[in-house]
Amino acid sequence: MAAADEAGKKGGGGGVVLQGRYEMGRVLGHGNFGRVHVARDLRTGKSVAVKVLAKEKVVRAGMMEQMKREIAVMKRVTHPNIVELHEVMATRSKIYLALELVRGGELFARIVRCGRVAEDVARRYFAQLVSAVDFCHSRGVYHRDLKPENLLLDEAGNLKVVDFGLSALADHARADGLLHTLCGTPGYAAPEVLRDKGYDGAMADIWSCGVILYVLLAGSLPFPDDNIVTMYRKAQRGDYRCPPWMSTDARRLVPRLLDPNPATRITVAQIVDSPWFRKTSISRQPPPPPPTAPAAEKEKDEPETLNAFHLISLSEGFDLSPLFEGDSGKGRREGGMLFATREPASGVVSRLEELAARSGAGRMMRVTKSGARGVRLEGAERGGAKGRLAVAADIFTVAPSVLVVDVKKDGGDTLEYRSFCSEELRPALQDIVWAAGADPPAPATAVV
Ligand code: PIT
Repeated sequence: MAAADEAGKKGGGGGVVLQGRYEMGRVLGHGNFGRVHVARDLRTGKSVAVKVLAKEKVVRAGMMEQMKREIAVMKRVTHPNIVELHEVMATRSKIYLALELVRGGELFARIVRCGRVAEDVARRYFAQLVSAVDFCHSRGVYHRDLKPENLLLDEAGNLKVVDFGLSALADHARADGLLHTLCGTPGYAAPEVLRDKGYDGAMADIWSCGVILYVLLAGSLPFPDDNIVTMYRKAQRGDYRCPPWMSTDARRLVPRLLDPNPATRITVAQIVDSPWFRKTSISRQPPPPPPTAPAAEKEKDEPETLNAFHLISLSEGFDLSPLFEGDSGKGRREGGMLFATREPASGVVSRLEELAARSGAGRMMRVTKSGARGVRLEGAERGGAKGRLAVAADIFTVAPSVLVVDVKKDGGDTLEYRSFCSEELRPALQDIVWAAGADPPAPATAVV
């Protein structure tokens, strides 16, 4: 087997064992520079996917930097709708990425097999896609190659984004604040990306989400053409037709996503608020597993999926803490907050950034970190005997469209922290807290 390389030995199960840890199984698929295998982690007994890349091919194509960037990005984004990177291994000639195993194949294959999908099913996939994309954006990551080939389905019909090979980090923007690298796949790339005058990575991803939504609902591309230039012109003019079976609400949303002007294109917060997105499905069942999923290989010891709505309805407003245990409770006992919100992650981050910017006299704050685990606000002044006041907010996704925000003291005086929470933080976040008995969970029920 090719994956054996100099790293492999035969394991008890007869398959090649990678670095004494992963017993390699059948090939799941082929991608750029290598293939993806099913493998078993001998330490946990769990199945994973292992992507095998030939170093020489990667180096020859000048893609080593891109490869390193993909690894850095995948480590930065942990989300239920993004394929998780467990581990990276390397030998003299190969690079191995141990990834979360997703068995249902590409969304692309489902569309090819079945044509368009029902609107309720499209809504669920789209909500999961938007949740993953918004999460990436809140971490300063732009995918830049969103298309159905890069969206996998698990056995429960949940969508998982893969292939961050073309992704960019916000810190790669030039002095004009825009990205300049020409990338993506012609049918899915935003017109401003192809125009090559710099573009906003978030808005470019939203355009691609629009093409994906159109493909799901129509069963064809909005701007089909064999000629890239003609395709670009059509995209640039917004020259497409919605098929007659598309609902009125979908016909209103699609043109807002496929707006050729990135400055007026819909934002994630507006998508989540749109009537099509908010519509509750009559059927709350996930779509049946794709027929390619081999039922016999099903993992038995996986935990049951947490139903976010049950969880949150057990608690009140700002205090979900009885539902969470462990060390992280300590900072909260000092007066912090743990709350659920339907606001997108980028919205929570910008609320905290706004708060830092306008924080009251004598308590000037600045954002010192906005990374993988959330946001850190730090007092601009030196503070008392215990140093500068610092507040950390970790953002977790418990279900698509439902986040839990955990705010804790990360430095400074407890009394000062308490008064900051009650006088500034709570009032600033009050309206995004999702309390029990508030708003029925209309849009999200369809996607959990
Ligand atoms: C599968 C199943 C699975 C993971 C993958 C494919 C991963 C694919 C992949 C990952 C990458 C990339 C391109 C493709 O750049 O569990 O069929 O990092």
